[in-house]
Amino acid sequence: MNKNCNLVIAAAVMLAPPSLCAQHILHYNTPAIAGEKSVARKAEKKFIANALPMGNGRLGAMFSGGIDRELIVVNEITQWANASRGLDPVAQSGSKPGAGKDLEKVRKVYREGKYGTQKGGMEWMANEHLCNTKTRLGNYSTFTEVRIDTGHNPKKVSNYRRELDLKSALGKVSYSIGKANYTREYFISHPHDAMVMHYTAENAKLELEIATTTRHKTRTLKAEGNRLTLLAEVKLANDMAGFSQLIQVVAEGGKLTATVDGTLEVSGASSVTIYLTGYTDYLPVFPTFKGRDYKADTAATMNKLVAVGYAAAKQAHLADYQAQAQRMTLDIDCKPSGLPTDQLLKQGGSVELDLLYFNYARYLQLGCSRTAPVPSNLQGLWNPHSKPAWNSDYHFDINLAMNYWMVDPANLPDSFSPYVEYLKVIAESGKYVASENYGVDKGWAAALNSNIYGVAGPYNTGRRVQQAGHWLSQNLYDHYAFNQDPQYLKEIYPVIKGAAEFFVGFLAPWKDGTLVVYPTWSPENTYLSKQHGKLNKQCYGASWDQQLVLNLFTDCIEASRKLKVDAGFRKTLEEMIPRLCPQKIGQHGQVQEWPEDWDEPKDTHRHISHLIALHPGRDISPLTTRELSAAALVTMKHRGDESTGWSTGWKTCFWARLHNGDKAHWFYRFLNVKRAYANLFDFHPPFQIDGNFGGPAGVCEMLLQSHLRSIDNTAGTIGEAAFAAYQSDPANPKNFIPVVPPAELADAPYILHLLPALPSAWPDGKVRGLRARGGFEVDIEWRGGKLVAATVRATRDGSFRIYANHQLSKLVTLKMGEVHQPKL
Ligand code: FUC
Repeated sequence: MNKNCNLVIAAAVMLAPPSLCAQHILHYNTPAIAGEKSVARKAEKKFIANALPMGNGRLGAMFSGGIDRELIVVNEITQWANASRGLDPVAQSGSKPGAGKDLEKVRKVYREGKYGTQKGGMEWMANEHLCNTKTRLGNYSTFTEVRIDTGHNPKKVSNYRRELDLKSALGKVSYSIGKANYTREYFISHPHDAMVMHYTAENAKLELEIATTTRHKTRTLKAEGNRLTLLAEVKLANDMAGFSQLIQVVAEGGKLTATVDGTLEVSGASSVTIYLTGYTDYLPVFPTFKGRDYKADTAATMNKLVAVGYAAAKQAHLADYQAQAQRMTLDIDCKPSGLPTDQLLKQGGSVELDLLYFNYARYLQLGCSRTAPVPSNLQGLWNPHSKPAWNSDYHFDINLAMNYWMVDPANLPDSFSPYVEYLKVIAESGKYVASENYGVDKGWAAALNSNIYGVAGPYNTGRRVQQAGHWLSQNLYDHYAFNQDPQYLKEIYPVIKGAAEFFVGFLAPWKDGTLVVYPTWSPENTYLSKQHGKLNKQCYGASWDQQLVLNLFTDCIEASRKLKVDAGFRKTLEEMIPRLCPQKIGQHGQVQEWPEDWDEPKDTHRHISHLIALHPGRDISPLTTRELSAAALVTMKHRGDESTGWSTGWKTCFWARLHNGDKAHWFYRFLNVKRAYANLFDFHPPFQIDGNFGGPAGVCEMLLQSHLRSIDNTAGTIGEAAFAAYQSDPANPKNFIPVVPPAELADAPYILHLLPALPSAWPDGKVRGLRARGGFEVDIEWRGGKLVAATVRATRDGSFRIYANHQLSKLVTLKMGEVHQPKL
């Protein structure tokens, strides 16, 4: 152990501990909705904003807590409607067969600068020649709805409370009627893959009627013995997808009757346990995507669960959830208000809400991303709508990536696996997009939107043609940066190599000789709008694309070195990097969004993709590429304050990376107060889960950053030690040329920057278990805005340097399990 450690502990003990408070419960004095027969249609909007979500990453549910009638919307993350599946591989991939031969024709129009959507214009050409119009994306849909009638009169109820406990992932409802006390407890178990509902009565008996419905085609709905069996099908564009649900009821001390109407009635029971599970026929196998024996799996899961029983199932759920949830804690000194969550929200910003929102994000992450074969979608997995906004799909131009930003720093690494599994499918399908759409015979490409059926091609309109392989690969490799797991690296290397191979074939010289991505756009912004209205989105060499290609090539070079493979390919990438179109600082001092200086300072568009190298990338930083970083600051000022939910989340991260804690915190508060429904779901509007994760990712960035690397371990200052990915072009100092990563970068230690952007609103606090790149866990404690103690634990053998209070430490090397406490 490091010899400084005793000193630090002594210093920490001498200071009086602040009264730390942590907020872990969402609670309300009223049901989410009342007086409705069903959530379907009329009550959906109110429900999604007020009901409380639960989930195990595959199965999800939201409950209303209604007194006379509990309404529960059940979701299953692979339940999609109206999509195509099982087509031939080219069609299933969403590519346009043979479009590659027209690519040069399309590009010529771009080079000629024929803007717009009119015939012969760029967007018309892209539409005409590149977009698939036949493969249907479809939409995420609902699974079932469950209704539990209690016979209780809401007017007679006292002490009503509805809550979600984030420490235990238990949903609860409790109230009294006269001397009788009623409780409900809900959880969705990951180990038992099912929902469990437990109703009790004290000084009274329970009389319940339990029913279920689906909005899809019901094949069987029957009540038999203690079970409700539902078999149904969802309409796809060219197929029907089967699914099933079983509900089994165990009543203590009462009578259970199965009715001919397909309901279960309980009377005279002191407690009732309701088990629910179900599956779809989905399998993550391109291009068929079906074959799960969902009926058998539903029955097997139910039989196992019922044999275990309520008490043991609850224990298993708690052990499983808490093992994940307790890996990290954030405590900031605050006065707990005790207010119900909707009232706390109405009061405006508070540290209490800051904490609650953060803890909720970790809960939601575990709820919508664990071990399912597909990642969380635009709504996580919570959706009461038949046709949700934006199809609740997978958007590759920010939204999906944002869903996964906080997973590593907030120590929920297991939540990442659905993203990996999904990308393997997209990479397989995307091979057809690379070859058919763009005539590139190596690697894979993906476009803007996708579903669970492997759509990877540009399927909608020419205005929105873009690449996504570089963006999708960024998270994939960053996960390796955190876990340093050689097995994981081997597993994902073919995917990131395939993404890089595509760009090697797709990048093309522009008129000035630099290599650019085109056709493309800068998501989802327009340029030259004064001259051409809102017509111009398509362009060449958008800055985000170019930044991401550098990021991807650098990652791929590093991975190939670590795995000791593909020396030839590595050389190709190294040769291409300096030829990439440079990043440019424009006339207003901003980072140019496009290679031409088209930016308008009044443009407050929500997308700020041209700062992707600032966050989540690592190549623009105030500590390494200072001029680009100063230009990023100008861009951030132009883009202004009020934004959509996810954009606010991203701005939190950007400001944290610019080391402005108060600004970052301002955005985090704007998100958790002004962009939050009563149940703290982020509203875009409407509900989109990305903001729920993007803001908390920014909180992690305020406390710890670990994206820079020490390339010179003898250098004493960060400016000399840290690797800079861009250097100013001597011929044109406002242009910044990408730097070829030197061989030693592959093993360069990460720099752990402690409290890089601590906001003044959080003067006292501590965080335990944040994860840093390089394979470390970090605890940090601060008082009066000053760092007082830190601990770094190695989860693997490795080295790092600490940057704190503007000082860079010497290199520290630890063996797995060892701990370092720096002298501060
Ligand atoms: C992108 C964003 C929108 C929205 C949608 C789901 O298109 O520009 O704001 O979040 O995704």
